[in-house]
Amino acid sequence: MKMSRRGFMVAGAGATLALSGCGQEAKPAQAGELLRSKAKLPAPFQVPLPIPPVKKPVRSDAKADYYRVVQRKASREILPGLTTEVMGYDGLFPGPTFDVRSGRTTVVEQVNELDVSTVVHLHGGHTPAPSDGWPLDLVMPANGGHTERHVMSGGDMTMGRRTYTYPNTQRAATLWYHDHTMDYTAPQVYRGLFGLHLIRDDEEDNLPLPKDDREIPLVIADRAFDADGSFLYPAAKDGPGVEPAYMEGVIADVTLVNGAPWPVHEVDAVRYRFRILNASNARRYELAFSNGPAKFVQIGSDGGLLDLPVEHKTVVIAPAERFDVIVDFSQYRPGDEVTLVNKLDNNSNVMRFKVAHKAVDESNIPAKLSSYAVTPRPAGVVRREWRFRRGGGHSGWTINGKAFDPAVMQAQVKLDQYEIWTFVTDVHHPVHVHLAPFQVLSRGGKTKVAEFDHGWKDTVDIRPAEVVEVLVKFTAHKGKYLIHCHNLEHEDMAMMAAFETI
Ligand SMILES: [Cu+2]
Repeated sequence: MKMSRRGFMVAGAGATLALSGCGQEAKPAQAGELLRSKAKLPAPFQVPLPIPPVKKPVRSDAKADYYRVVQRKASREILPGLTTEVMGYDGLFPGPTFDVRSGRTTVVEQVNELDVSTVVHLHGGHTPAPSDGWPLDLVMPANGGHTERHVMSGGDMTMGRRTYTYPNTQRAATLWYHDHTMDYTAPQVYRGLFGLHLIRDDEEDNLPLPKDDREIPLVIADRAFDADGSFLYPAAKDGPGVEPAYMEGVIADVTLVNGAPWPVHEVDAVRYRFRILNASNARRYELAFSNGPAKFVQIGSDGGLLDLPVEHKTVVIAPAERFDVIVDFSQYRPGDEVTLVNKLDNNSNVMRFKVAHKAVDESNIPAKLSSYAVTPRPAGVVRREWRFRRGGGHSGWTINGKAFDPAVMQAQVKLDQYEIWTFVTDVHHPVHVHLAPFQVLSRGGKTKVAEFDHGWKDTVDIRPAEVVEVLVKFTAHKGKYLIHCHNLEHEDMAMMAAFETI
């Protein structure tokens, strides 16, 4: 059964290591292969930027808010004039945004009205194991739909629905939730199973940051479309994974922001706060403004506010990373247009801002953002090495030479003590750890914090043949958790490992 479930081991056997953008460059910008749309694509900057709706609880009590989400198919107009069938939380693409308070529990009943099994993971959440989205804790379709792929065992399977409990016992931060079904995460996220989960707290509320309609999520994801508007995805013909040509990852030719292709958004000539999430399966971006003086002032990372703001001319963001930034449009005049581009893809378009009016701006970027302290490197702690490589005895992707096996715990990790984890790569791998955030201690042997490693991280963008050390400490929750590559094609093709907190 294991061999059939992992049919890609056979399917990908003859594939060679292909790096797009490779050639002269020793370190290509991207692990992935470009998938081109067959649909007629719109001109950029025609579609207004949508803002995902904030999810409302069905009820609340003294300690918790209770929500109900229905995972279902829906027809949505993503490309103007065409319809795309999505698999969405509440049928939305992206799903609704949870906007919650630190320390207040969120209880979500997830109802599966799709025809495939699903799992929900709150990415960046400090979540008890039964609600963390173990990849075999499958929520089976409510309609009883049944295909061969559902015959997987070893998890806590539920029929039709499952209730996830998130204590939100963590700092204010930009989290996201997405599908985590074993072997099928990549196609299911691609078709729409992702959304934002924002945690707020008093420390952040007391800062004079831009808020309300000047605080905007930018969820960036690339997708390809067939001529009829449906999603194109190069799934393997039999079993999980993708066609051998896409082993490196699927990168696509349409850039969506909040589900709209190359959108446009009208802004006042003031400061804005953008919570940027890279929800792409495999694509990395180096975001830049193509014209004018705008820059990014980073105020937060995956795990919440930085201690001090950090200025960037460009922002390099790997799959699953978040950058919380302030952009000041006061340097522009009404009528100016400011285009956000991806420098890793020949300055291709991402979206455009149109500066409409001068306006009063009472926001500010404080010199000190948060009171958290950077932890110095401790001596005498447990160290572990995690090697992210292709192959290692089979043709998928492996960690420490092993394909993901839910029955194997690669580490037993004690709660409440620091450990230093070392990540080693062959090609680009964005490495994600469940349950606890970490701080990057060194990259490529250098201990000065690299430009995009500031603050608490839960995903770190590791470049080809690179070594990154992080400091991590797990707290509160005992159980089975995951470390994996967040290039979703790599993840589905076994680049995931389980560890147990004890
Ligand atoms: Cu990877």
